Formats: sequence, structure tokens, C-alpha cells
Amino acid sequence: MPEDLINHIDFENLNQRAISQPLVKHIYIADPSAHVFNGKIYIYPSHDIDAGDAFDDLGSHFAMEDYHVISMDTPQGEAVDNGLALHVKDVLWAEKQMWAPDATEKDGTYYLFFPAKGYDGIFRIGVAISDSPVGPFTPQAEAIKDSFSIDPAVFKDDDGSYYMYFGGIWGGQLQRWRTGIFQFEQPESPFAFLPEANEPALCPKVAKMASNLLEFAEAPRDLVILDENNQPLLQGDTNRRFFEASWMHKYNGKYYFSYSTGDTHFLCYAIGNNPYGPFRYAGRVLEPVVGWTSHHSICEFNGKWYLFYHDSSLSKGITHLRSVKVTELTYDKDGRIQVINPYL
Ligand code: FUB
Repeated sequence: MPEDLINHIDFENLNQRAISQPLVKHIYIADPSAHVFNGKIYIYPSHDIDAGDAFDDLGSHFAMEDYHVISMDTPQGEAVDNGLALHVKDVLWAEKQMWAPDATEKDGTYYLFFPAKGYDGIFRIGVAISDSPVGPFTPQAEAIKDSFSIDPAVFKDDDGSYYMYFGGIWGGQLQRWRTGIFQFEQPESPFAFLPEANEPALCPKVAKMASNLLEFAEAPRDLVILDENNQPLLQGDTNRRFFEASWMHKYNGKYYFSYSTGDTHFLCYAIGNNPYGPFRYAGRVLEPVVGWTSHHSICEFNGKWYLFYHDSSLSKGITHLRSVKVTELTYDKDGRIQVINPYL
């Protein structure tokens, strides 16, 4: 929701109308990536802080430094903060801005994937390892080779292959990699290098992971989202085009890629027949929340599906102080996600 509208919100009334409440209130957390490991829910969120950086369209105010893992026995149960899982000071290659992470498990080892800005001002994606789903995680000395941009989401397919989906425009820098080489510019602008409105939108990226999950097995590819006429969504189609916050889940044998439209504040999804796509735009998942960003994960628990998302209602609209929430997500008989309105 745009900042100018937030000033007019009656937050007491809004919290009464909210379909769900923050899972934890003692810290601000956002960008929830939820997974079920050994029958329990683990949420890997960003840990929002107020570092004093002014709001800008590069997201400089998202100055997060560490990660905490939240666990729950059920979606309705108590959310437990398991303390510090990883701090930027322990990541050799990273300077700042520990943005939206994700995690996965393989053979009893847990892998935390996270974007951060290096000392050169470039976002890359790192990986840290633990023998526990809640950490602490030990980071690799280098970022993942050939990684770039933000918002990694790692999906394990039924055949045991792992894929990373990632990318984000504006402050997420995806547009600066269009030539395959990072484009430097001074002063930095979130809008330079973007396609024109009538050109195909920038695509999120997908890469199969190597068996050690520490590197890509292949060069990242474009994940193309098609419209109803089999044409790629256009950059000017801001209500539908990809901005950031990739997530992949599988439902009834189909691949559901969901994402945020950023400056239009929707969570949308597209359906495909394989992990690479192409995907066809299928609709919205979540209407705008209070706060500029919208970011989520979709996770099955005991036969029901849940949307983990965030909003800024607890902080009364402060964009970079967000809270994670959960609500049930349902499909119609044709596999379409029923759109969720976060406030009744
Ligand atoms: O939390 C920082 C950034 O805001 C995330 O990486 C984006 O997806 C947006 O939620």
C-alpha cells in the first residue's frame, strides 16, 4: 500500500479487520519462507530493524543485519523465536542488507540461502549450513558463484532435484544485469536499465542447484511469464509483471510460481508444467497489505495449504518494520488459488 494512503489508516480498526495477527511481536520479521521439516513448521524470515536509513526506491531503509528462525508445531500454534541464526559480521563477503532468505534440507543438513550486498555495492546470494533447521548456520566464505540480485527461493522437486528462483528489480538490481555484466552507474538509480513499458518485462531467474547445494549446476535462465495470448508480460503491465519475491510450489502435479508486483503491491501467480516454465499468468494470491512490500511463501501442512505473508500494521505502517502472519489458502476445483484479502 502506498505511503500516502497509510497516513489515513485507523490502525485499531484495521487490526480488528485483519484476517490474521502477527506471529511474533517482540521483533519485526518479514519475507517469510516457510517449510515443514520433520513434521514441524520452520519460517525463515528477514529480521527487520530501524537502522535510521531514509526511505528510498532502492530499499536502503531495509538495512537488516541478521536472521532468526521461527518454529511452530502447527499453523495455529505458538511461534517460537530460536534466536540468532546468522549475522552479517560472520559473512566474509557481505557488508549489509541481509534481505529475504530461504532454506532447504538435504540428507540431514540444512542450507540457508540469503541475499546481501557485498563491499562493492552488488547484491549476491550466499549459503550457510547447519545440522539444525534453526541454526546457527555457518556461511561459506564466498557468495554462490555467478549469483546476483535478491530473494532466493529454493524448491525441491519430487525427483530430488533442487532449483533456485531469484531476482528483484529496482533496489534488487536485476535490471543492471541485462547484458550479463553488472552495469555500474553514479548516482545509483532504481530505474536505469529497465525495459521500456512496451517491451517484455524482466524475468525472474531459475537455476538447477548442484548436488552439494553450494553452487548452480547451470547458468541461470529466464523464467518467462506469458499472458492469455501466449505473449510475455510487458514491463508496463505493472499489475501483473514480476518485481521480486519468487516462490515455487507444486499442486496437483502443476508448478505454481508466485511473486510480488512490487510497486503495485500484489502477490500474483503463474502456472507451468515443469520447473523452468514457461508459466502462464493465473491471477492474484493476495491483495495489497499495509506497507510497501508484499512477500510470502505457500506451504502445505497436514493436507491444508497456508499463505505466510507480512504486513506493517503492528508498526503502524512503517515500511521496513514488518510482521509475519499466516492464513489458510484454498484452491477451486480447477486449481485456481482463491484470492485472499488481508483485511475484511
Ligand atoms: O526485505 C527486503 C526486501 O523487501 C525483500 O528482499 C523484498 O522481497 C521485499 O520484501
